[in-house]
Amino acid sequence: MKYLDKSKRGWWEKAVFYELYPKSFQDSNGDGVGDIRGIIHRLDYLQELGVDAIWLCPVCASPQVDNGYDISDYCAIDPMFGTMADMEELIAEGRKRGIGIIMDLVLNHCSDQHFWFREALKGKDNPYHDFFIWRDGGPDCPPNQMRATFGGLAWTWAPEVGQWYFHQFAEEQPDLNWDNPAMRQELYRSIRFWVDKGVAGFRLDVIDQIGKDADLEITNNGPRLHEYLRELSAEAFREDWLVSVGEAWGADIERAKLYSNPDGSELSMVFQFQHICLDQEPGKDKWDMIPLELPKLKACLADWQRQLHGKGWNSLFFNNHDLPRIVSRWGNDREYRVESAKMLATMLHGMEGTPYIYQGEELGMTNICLPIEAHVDLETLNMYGERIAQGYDPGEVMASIHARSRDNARTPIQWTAGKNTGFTTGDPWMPINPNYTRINAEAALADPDSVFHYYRKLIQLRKTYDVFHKGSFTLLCPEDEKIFAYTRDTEEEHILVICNFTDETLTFDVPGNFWGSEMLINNYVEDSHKLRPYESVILYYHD
Ligand code: TEU
Repeated sequence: MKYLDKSKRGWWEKAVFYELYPKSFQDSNGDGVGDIRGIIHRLDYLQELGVDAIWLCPVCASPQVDNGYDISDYCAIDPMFGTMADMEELIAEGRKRGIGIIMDLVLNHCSDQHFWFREALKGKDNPYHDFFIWRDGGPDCPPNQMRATFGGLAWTWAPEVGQWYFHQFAEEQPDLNWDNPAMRQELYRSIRFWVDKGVAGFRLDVIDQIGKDADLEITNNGPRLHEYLRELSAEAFREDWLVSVGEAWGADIERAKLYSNPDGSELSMVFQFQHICLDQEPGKDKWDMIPLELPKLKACLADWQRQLHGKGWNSLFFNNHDLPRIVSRWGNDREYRVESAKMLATMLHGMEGTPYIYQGEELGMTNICLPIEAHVDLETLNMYGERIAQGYDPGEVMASIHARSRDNARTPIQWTAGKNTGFTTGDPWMPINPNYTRINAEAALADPDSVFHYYRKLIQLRKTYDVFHKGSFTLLCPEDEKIFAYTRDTEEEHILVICNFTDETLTFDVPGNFWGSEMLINNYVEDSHKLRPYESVILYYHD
């Protein structure tokens, strides 16, 4: 196993990241909720997979209205997850295995239980009042009609001060006022606290929204966004080896070049969503689904590959804790679960950027089908309530929930075929997917042809051949509706990636320069001249 030297700037370009949702990863104390000691216990598993860093979803103190994305103390560990000593041990044990810890920083908003907000409610003269965004008016007259992402108005009346406060998410997640320099300094202090603890870097939640303008109803890409990012970078990310990943739903390619400018003035990389929104109705939201057209996906990804090459750095992902499972979305989670999970991974890991594996993806975990009463995610529950009240057909609403709810990604990791899939000895906080008897880590580790071992191999390939890191990108057959194929080239090395996105057997004409080349990876065991259902292959030669 090769370890990347994390004391050098740019290590993340050769790395593979693993996103870990702590509530659902591994419970160690039987309370039904995953915790930090559980993660420590599973570090060997992650080391075997070969990942270089863990993006750890929020573990700071939080009332958990939005599963930790509502932080009430940036420098404390939530007791649900353990203690600061556990966290220090996780960082140290990770380091021993070549795995850096990346903290999830929620800087756009905090919890309404944070000391700052409780102080802010004490009066307009309180020094913390201006840490938030307030507007005067009467209790029946909100400043404007802006909607919050999780439903309802983006303004909530606070009778304590007789004012409205602004929140882009739940009302328990008041937005921080980035125009206040003292507030920004407080945030930088908390970031330095974690740098001193030895973390490898940070993922920045909805960072494109910090420059918002609540009066002009501008949420992302606000006028002072990049100015704030440069200040944040200079003040908080002083060491050039610290990785910083900006979650930016609103980033296009030009913005991404600013975010991830190679001069290091802002962040290390952007985490943007253009490709993953292609199967929703334009102008509507994720619940309004349309079928994916493969040529559109290819055009989108190819644009990002070509235009960011040498000018910025992108994240490569299909999954995260907010997205449904990709094998259920763009693969086939029935007859071809294993093949399609491997094919999708091949397509992604062949590209330029830093790949992210979201927990369970390496096992080919699937979506779950739950009745509405069993859902826990506030976004899902609020949308259900709103759409039913608006007269939508309940069957259709449930169909979008089964396809798109964030809960799909948040079921406990399936470790074994045994009781509670080895996740907990208590009652799991979220239902376990009943397919755990077939799909679990124990079975995957024992099977050399499992999705797990395929990911392992892909990770190793990226570390072995430079072309994965630096090669220029060329899309082949852009109009083909079934096959996604591309080449990557450096002066010496060349790869050809071919992926069949259908359950049909197809043919593909391999370009002459790849005749007789080496097969680096293939998701079928036997040779064939045809491209079988969901088959993927990477061919390689060097000059
Ligand atoms: O998500 C950003 C965000 O905009 C999401 O609300 C997104 O629109 C939605 O999840 C799509 O289904 C980040 C975090 O990743 C998410 O978990 C948090 O709930 C959110 O910010 C608020 O902090």
